[in-house]
Amino acid sequence: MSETTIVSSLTKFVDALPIPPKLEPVKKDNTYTYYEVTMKETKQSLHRDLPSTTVWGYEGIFPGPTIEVDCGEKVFIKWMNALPKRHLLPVDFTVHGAHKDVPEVRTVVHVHGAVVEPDSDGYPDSWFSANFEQVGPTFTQKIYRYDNYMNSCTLWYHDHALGITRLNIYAGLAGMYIVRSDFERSLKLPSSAYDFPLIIQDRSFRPDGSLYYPTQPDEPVSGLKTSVVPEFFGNTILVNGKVWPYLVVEPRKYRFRVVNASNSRFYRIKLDSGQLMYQIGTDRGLMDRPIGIRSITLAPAERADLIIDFTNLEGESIIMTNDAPAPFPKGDKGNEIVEVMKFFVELPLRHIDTSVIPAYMENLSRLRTHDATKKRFLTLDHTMDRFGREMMLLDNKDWDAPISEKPVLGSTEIWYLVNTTEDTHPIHIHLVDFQILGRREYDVERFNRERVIEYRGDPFPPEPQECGRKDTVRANPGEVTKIIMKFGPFTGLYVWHCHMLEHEDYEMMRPYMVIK
Ligand SMILES: [Cu+2]
Repeated sequence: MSETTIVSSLTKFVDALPIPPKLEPVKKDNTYTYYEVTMKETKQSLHRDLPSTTVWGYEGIFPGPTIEVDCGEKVFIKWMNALPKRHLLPVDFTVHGAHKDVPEVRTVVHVHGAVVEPDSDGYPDSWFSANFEQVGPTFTQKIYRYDNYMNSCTLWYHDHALGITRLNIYAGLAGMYIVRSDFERSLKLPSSAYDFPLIIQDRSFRPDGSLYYPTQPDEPVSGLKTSVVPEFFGNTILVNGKVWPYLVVEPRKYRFRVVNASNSRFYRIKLDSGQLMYQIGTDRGLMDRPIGIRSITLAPAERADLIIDFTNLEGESIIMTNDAPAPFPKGDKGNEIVEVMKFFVELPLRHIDTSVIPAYMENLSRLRTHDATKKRFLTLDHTMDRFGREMMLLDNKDWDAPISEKPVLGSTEIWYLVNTTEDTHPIHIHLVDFQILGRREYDVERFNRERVIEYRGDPFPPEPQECGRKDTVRANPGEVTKIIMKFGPFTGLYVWHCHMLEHEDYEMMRPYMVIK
């Protein structure tokens, strides 16, 4: 990455935090709600001192409009592609699903965390090009159906097209999908003007304002004009589409739904005031009870529902900081970014703050290990491709290998994620939510030699911040991560994958099938 091609510094905290608008339905009655969403190229100002940036956005905005639904609401969405034929960013045509025999720009939308039938899940091969001129081999329908069976939770929607997901999301194709419920309303959490998303992403820019994404790894691959990179770390942090924004707040409680929508970067978030944040939710909904935390780690695709209390802090300013190494957890020098955004407690209190941090919230039913009818040991591996590039795999299989995971509808399984690599990988399983049972260190060298798991020391429980419904789990190097889940309520073809987009796009994704 040559220093002359990218903007090396931008002034922090000079742009106000944007709040993505709520998506308005085309039709809504007592039986169902219908939305239409078109992906468009547009120009948007991402920082005061940068020329406008060409981005791709749902409904032509980056990040996309927030979709707000109620539990049990029947929602139909027609996702449409009106993007240019040429990609905004460098495509590697050697990557699975991105060869020259398919349109260069393909899209398919996955609502991350939604419980939907396979045909509405955004399977990576169900892509469609502009105006549905061409479609992928598993494409079946233009309109997706979401029954929103879930509890209240914070989901997000994003692109999932095979082989170019990293580029489509980097170009801007991501937004929030929030599920509300009457039960949640009864809790009197901070709401409406005091409840919003914080979509955290990293980006780099050229002096003309355009998005910078590398065409080659640091050590270029000979013989290739463009190559996928092992991971990507931008040099600025954006929240809701602005570089290092600020938010002016009242001295009261706010609810922030934080999603790490970055390609590869992890965050370990703190407030420089040292004050506690109250975590009320994990990936898939509210926790049993709130926990007070001073820092929270979020891998790509992980969410945290946080309450921050600015009461009695009139006149103060508070910086949300980050000290996660990149790559995580080992880190390379120069990749870290220590600031995320800033809060100014400068607005007068408009009303008495009657919102509460409840003592108890959901009563989470725990899945029981003795109900599990199947245990699967699945490795996270690294290998070399024919160009000498590092490539990450799941279970030592590539995307095209025959389906090996076929859980039975309604059955409970325990998956042991055996990470043999040096990175933490956020593993996401479509359709289901799961609970983390724990992690345990093991002898990686012996495993690589003999394929035998020799544990080192006792298992340790999930972190308090992970005790709830999850759909993405950090599988750390040198550890076996144990998760439990029940497969259903649908059968059919889904995927599980690493959510570092550079890994997902290059073979660290596998199909799985729920069978009768
Ligand atoms: Cu990975």
